[in-house]
Amino acid sequence: PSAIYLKDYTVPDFLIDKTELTFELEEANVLVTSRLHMRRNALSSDKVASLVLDGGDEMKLIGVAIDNVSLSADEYQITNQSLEIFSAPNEFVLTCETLVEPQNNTRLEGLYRSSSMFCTQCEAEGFRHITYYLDRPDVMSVFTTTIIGDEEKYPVMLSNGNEVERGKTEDGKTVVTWHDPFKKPAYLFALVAGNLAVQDDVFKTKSGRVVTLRIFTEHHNLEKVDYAMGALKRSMKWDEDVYGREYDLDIFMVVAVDDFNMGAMENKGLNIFNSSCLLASPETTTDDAYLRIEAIVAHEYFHNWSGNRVTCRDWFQLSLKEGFTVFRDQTFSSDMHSETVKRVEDVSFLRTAQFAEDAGPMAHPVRPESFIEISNFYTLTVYEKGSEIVRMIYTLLGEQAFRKGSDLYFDRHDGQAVTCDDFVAAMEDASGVDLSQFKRWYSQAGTPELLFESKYSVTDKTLKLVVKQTTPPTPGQESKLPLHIPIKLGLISKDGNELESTYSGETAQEHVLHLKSEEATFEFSGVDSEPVPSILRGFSAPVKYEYAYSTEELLLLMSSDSDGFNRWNAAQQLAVRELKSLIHQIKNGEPLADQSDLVKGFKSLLLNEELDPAMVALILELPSQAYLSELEKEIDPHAIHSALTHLTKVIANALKEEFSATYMNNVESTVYEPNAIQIAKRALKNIALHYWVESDDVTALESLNEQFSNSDNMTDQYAALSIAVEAGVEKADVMLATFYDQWLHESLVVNKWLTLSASQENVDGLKRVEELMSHPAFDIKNPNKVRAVLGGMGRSVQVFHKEDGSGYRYLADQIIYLNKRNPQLASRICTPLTRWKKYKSSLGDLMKLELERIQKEDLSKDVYEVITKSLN
Ligand code: HT7
Ligand code: ZN
Repeated sequence: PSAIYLKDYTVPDFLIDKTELTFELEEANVLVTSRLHMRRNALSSDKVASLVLDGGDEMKLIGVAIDNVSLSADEYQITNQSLEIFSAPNEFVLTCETLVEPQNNTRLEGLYRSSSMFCTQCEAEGFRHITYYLDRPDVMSVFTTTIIGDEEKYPVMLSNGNEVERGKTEDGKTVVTWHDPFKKPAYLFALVAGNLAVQDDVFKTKSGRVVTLRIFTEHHNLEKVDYAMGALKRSMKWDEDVYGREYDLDIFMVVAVDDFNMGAMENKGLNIFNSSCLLASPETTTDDAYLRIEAIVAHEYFHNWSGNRVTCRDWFQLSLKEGFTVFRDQTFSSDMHSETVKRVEDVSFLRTAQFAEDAGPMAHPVRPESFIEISNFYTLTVYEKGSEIVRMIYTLLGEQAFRKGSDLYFDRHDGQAVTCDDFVAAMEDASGVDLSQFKRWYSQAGTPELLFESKYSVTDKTLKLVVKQTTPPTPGQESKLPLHIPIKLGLISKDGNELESTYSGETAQEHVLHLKSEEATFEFSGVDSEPVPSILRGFSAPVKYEYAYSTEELLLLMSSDSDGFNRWNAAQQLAVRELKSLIHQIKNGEPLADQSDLVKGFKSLLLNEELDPAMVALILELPSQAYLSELEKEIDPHAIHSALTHLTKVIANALKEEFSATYMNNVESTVYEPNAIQIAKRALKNIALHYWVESDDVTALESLNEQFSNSDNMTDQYAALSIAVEAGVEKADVMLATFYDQWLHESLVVNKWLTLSASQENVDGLKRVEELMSHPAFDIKNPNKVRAVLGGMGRSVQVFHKEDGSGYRYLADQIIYLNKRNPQLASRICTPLTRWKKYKSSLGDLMKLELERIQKEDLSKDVYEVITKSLN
């Protein structure tokens, strides 16, 4: 397989003004007829005669014609990925008939079957597996889609846009025609057909149009769509209020499918969702999942403007739509719930997972320069770091200028396929802010590292802050240029008050510094007393930073910083310090410290009933195994795990009374609702229960059992079960079995059971994982189930990182098996092995051996790219 490069981009030679598709649905196959109204692109410099269409080799070409005249075999040629027509006129209608077999499509790209329904996934390059086409995002066309099928099997037949015609064929089949008036690339095409239940609602837009909203599911899941419907209406309203964006079609449809490679897909007017990201009920769905559903419903809806009305010119520009849309969904969730909690969660995820990606073999810029398989570039870098770039633009421009910029972007480029440069240009033109150096964030991979030092002068009442930036080398980018980094900063007095200071002529309690060079000194005057700097408030840039805070200073920030994010971050820094020193003690066989500075801070949090329980819950959570791994130079997963277990127990035993009281005080008797207040109380209650169970107070187990057996909601029941599994309580196995028996008919809950069961810490745990993979509840065709078991196994240090390499071998076996069936899934589950260079050599070498074993197979492009890059 070979790479394609951004620098080689050229405009398409042909355009497709109209696309007319007919699907004749049969059980064994589907006949697809396309009529493409094509013309040569005046902007193309290439005046070659031939027309090359994209198309996969699993399609059977039945016939091809130009202007209704069939082509003979010597007028075209099929390769395994294209159809070349040797001579094409300037303007013509191309007709193609292809036969596809959705029931044999295990890749879940193109047209496939999930349960008994037909559905599609066309992003990024799935449409070419349905019919021959110019399958690239800068070819935008108006689609009309006719679906013909048996009314009994497929009473619901959907495509993009509005239903414009319905009738019967001579042999009694139903014929439905959909027309989408907005031109779009093929990746936004969708078709769904099946026996589905529907819930209807309406939304009145700001201009007074009434839009029909429809959510389709399998019949037994219909009672689980209310929450998603509410989230959809909130999203529609928010996009009008905050971005001035109104929905454009008369109908907006959402369909839940069980077998799906990702979370959801923003097809124009017909979003398709992984059912795990749509269906919810208090008994079966945790608070986290509710929030996730709301965020994903919003994300896909927001794409209607950021992605669909204005789309990407080419796939290197993916972050144009994804980074911007993630920023929009993050802001939406923050507005719906708590700004600080949302920011902490997003940053925590970014620092754990995206920073690790940026430090690994697949590191790439937010706008990549090359790829072998585009599906591999739906990454945390493109999505999450891409969102951070948009957030920094927001910080640099301010709310009003940012809104002017987004209005200009949407107006200027409506109906176009554009680039990240176009986005930045609209922001610059609307605001007058120069973002030329800032644009390096799009082209430079790696996480910048900042080093801060400060010097206070009592006599001048000034503070000098020296900042240095570096970005470590990443594959293919040895040396880096300085970035334009916005640093939001405040100063706190030693008695915990916000200090005013004058910087660059402005007196305020908070400033945004613009770091542009490798080293800079920022001077603040009028600083009344020696301050503790509160650096990078709200995590104003996706960077790592160091400042030599004392423990007292961190405790002060933790209790007094007006910036909620930095209060949390101070606690994290304290915890990281203690955990690093425990890891060091473990590695050196030294006795482990049995005191923790965190105890004092945590105690005052637990005793202060004024505080927001959501914040307290967040601060009480220790840094994760994954985050600590990211911070370590050389990862010893067993040492990290032991350090975490030890510190948890130290804190648990020191504060067992406080944890037990906090637990009791937060037990709710009101009816479950996934609202911010209740979610916060449950989070605090459950983290308190976790520590309490980890303490030597055996009475905690009674509360654990009681909560597990009598909760009326999944959040509490699942929390109790997870605590039992994580703390390794004696009854954990019995509880897991009870949980399965209770929920065996709820597939999404069974997935949670699969994850927890696979994540148990046990040296013989691999046997358990193998049993799970052959359990009747498991289904290798379903990506959610594969991710549940293998993701669970990855969390178990003793199973996945077993010193004999059996965990790695097992994962490699699954990758090899899935490589042929579902390459996208196979490539994604490679990630833990790709980080082999960062592990201590006794483990890293074993991981490498498995990568080399995989490399010997006949690999899909997806797996090939990840494995070769990891071994380089
Ligand atoms: N834009 C969607 C991406 C997506 C996707 C990509 C590759 C393979 C399968 C996929 N399913 C969905 C999702 C989103 O970001 O909104
Ligand atoms: Zn998206």
